[in-house]
Amino acid sequence: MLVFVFTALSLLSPCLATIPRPRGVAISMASFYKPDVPFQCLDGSKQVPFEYVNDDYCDCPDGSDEPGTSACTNGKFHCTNAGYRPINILSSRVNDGICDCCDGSDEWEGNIECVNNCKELGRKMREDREKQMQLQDSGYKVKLQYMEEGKKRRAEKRAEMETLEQSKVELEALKNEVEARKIEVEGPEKEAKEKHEQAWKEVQEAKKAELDKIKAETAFYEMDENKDNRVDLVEIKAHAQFDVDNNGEVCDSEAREHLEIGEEADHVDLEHFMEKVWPNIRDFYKSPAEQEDKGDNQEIEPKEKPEDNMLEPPKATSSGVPDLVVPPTGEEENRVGENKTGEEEAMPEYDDETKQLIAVADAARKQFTDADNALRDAENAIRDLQNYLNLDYGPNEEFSALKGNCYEYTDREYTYKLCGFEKATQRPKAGGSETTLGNWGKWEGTPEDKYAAQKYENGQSCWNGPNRSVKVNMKCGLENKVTGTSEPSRCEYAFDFETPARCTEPPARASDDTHDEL
Ligand code: MAN
Repeated sequence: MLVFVFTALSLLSPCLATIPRPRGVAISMASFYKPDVPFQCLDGSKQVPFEYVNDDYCDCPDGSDEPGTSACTNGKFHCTNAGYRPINILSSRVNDGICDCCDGSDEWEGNIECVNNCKELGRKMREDREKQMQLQDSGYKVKLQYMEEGKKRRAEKRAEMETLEQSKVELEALKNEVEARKIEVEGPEKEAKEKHEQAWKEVQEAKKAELDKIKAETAFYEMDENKDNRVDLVEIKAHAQFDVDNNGEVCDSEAREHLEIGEEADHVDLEHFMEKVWPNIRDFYKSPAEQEDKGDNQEIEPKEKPEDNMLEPPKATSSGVPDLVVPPTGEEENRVGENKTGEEEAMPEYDDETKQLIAVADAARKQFTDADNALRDAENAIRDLQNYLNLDYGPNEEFSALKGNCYEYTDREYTYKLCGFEKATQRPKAGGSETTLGNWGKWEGTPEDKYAAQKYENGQSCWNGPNRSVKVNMKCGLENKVTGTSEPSRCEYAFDFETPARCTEPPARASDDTHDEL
């Protein structure tokens, strides 16, 4: 379009088109090359007669006197390239047998035939530009939506945050209140439970003491083989378990030691036995039946069964507990705290009053747990919102569209994944575990264009190398997608990413810098 306008203008203004200029000089520079005045080298270093311009001899240090020949190594040759883009090439390339200008003007000597393909190139360039404009156009429309959604989302999150902050205050107050209530009702509950448990413990201990007493008396009568209501040296010596030095017999001193009697005495009565002897032996005392079971008494003569005519254990003792003398059979014995099947005897249920106190405390505990959980949930939600709001989603929130979304790209070896503002990973196609290449770090574009790239850093460490990291280069595209990946240096990756969020409002189409020079 502009090309047409310029061409038409040129026809109307022949002066513009007829400014004489030496070969290789751009229109904009024509005024410096006036045929009727000496030529001033463009760097101002010297003046030369105009005839020196393009005389194939380099006079100016900046090469400006030879724009159309290859005489100066540093000169510039201007290709007009009508229909395409004018360019400057090094004048050393003039007539070098290679077509550098699309209009072929650099090969004016005709050493090689150059086809003028400027029009074709120009058309392609305009088509590409048009495509770019369309892309920017369409992408920008999506970006506008992203901006709107992003702003809306931020506003919603802020509002949500405010509500949550408010309910957090209320929940804290509620938690304190129910905690105080819990503490208040747990006191009486604890007291009542302890009372009940203490009573149970006392019963257990009494039972235990009772049982121990039975065991002691039973042991006494078991040992009192001649049934004279005393345990004497001879009787204790019959028990191999008192053979402390393991020499095969229970000697006098071992027997006396166990009976806790001196040289002068040779027996103990039940009272002495219960008080002094039993505490020493209760842990290892074995009834004759137990000894037989274990074969412990091999060296001891089997005891005779008490004869019918032998003295029966007395029905009454000095302690006045004759009815407790129950010959033990082993199995029948219930250990304290155990029932007949050997299981722990369960503590009886709490009384109704205690049960009521427990129910009240349970309810208070539940209220406290619920309030505590609700507060924790609110705090977590606030933290999540804070994390969202702390992120920079671009000047107009346009990049928020990438948050919470992941994009994959598969190359020959790996499937790469980018989860916006979160992390980048790599998974071998052949199978195997995923490697974290980096976690969201920061924007890392240029100072002029901060949002041109993102950096994901601190990924899994690389053997003998840095922690993995990814630079994501972002450019305008119609949809969000990873379009390429590479690993420019070991464990340092680069992703190409297209997103409408990078599209810019296209400039008005009239501004076309492609103009023909005639
Ligand atoms: C893995 C991949 C590669 C990386 C090497 C480094 O194979 O993460 O991208 O170059 O580890 O050892």
